[in-house]
Amino acid sequence: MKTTYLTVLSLVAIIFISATIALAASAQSNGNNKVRVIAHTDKEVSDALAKGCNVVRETRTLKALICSESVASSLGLQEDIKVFAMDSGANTQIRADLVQSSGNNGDGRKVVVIDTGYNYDHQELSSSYLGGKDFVNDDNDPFDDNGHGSHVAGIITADGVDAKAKGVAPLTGIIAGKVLDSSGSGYFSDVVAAIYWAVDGEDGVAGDVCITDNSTGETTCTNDDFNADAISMSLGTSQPYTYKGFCDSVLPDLTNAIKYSRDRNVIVVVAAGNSGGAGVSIPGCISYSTTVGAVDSADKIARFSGKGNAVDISAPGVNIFSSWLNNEYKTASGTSMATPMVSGTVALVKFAHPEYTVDQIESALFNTAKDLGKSGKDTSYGWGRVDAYGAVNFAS
Ligand SMILES: [Ca+2]
Ligand SMILES: [Ca+2]
Ligand SMILES: [Ca+2]
Repeated sequence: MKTTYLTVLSLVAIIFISATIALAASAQSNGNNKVRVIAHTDKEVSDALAKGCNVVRETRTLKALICSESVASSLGLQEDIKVFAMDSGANTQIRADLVQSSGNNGDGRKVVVIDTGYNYDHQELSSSYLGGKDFVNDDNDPFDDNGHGSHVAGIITADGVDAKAKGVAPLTGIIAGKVLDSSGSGYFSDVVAAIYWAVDGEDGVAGDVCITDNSTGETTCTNDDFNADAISMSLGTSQPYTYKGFCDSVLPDLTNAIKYSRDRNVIVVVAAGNSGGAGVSIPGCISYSTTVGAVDSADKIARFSGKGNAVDISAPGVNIFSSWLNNEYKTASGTSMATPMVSGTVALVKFAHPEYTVDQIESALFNTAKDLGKSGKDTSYGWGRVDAYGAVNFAS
């Protein structure tokens, strides 16, 4: 048997501060509050200085001054607008913000994230932890020692302590299966085991397990299935294990595990990989996966996004801000980041339609995706860029 490593798909992790304009919160107006304003001419500056303002920033075309509100107002000086570091505005891009403001934050839904683990001590993630398993170290503590899994989980469910990091479905719970080690790599056999565990729970059986006591004749049943809405997998093989077509026959155990999950109504959302035109990585290229490519904030396919017939849909995956190790945050790019955007959207769809089957979820996602690139489904965008608001409100 060939050795096939699966690795995290966040190959491009960049610190990126995108300055974007937002309105400064205005203080209560009593005329004595200090405000920061902009002056462009020497006269504006001298008038302001004469009235007690101070210059705090001098640059080529302007000066910024701190003045009392009444002085700023009397001089007609323009407010110095605040800028904030933020991510690509992905929640706005996929219209998850509209779903959230309608009262749907994925409350009570569950997603299993199979990755490097989960930082349940992070301020963005602690409220959403529902337990997990570590397949690397064979214990019940899937604490993240890499950061990637916590970044992915945050894209689904970060509470928005830092508003820029708020997840797609901030009230959705996460069950974590750790299959990738501190360096971000792992074995496909652990992924197979984690998928069955994600569906069956710890007892390894789907549905009720009943035991009859021989002496009393009494039967007791237990059921530890997670009944999750989705399995989210931001992992995959690297070249040469990338495919322009489907790859169901390459690792049949993995194909069967994903089919098993899908047959039990747990959608398996998988990254398309970061090999661009070389194809889609395993397990994204498996036909039973719901496979996600990455677009940037302008809905353009990312150059690294794996292309092939297996791509079903795409989502923002460039410069995404989310939780990391300790209480840190990080901006990262990859189909790893696009995948949880779709998994979080599944949680929102299931909050609105708990009865939906995997086929109905896909129908809602695919029919409402914003068609991009070549008309109709294509090998870059799949059906298009996910639209959470459209999917939640899609009438099947
Ligand atoms: Ca949360
Ligand atoms: Ca079970
Ligand atoms: Ca298209």
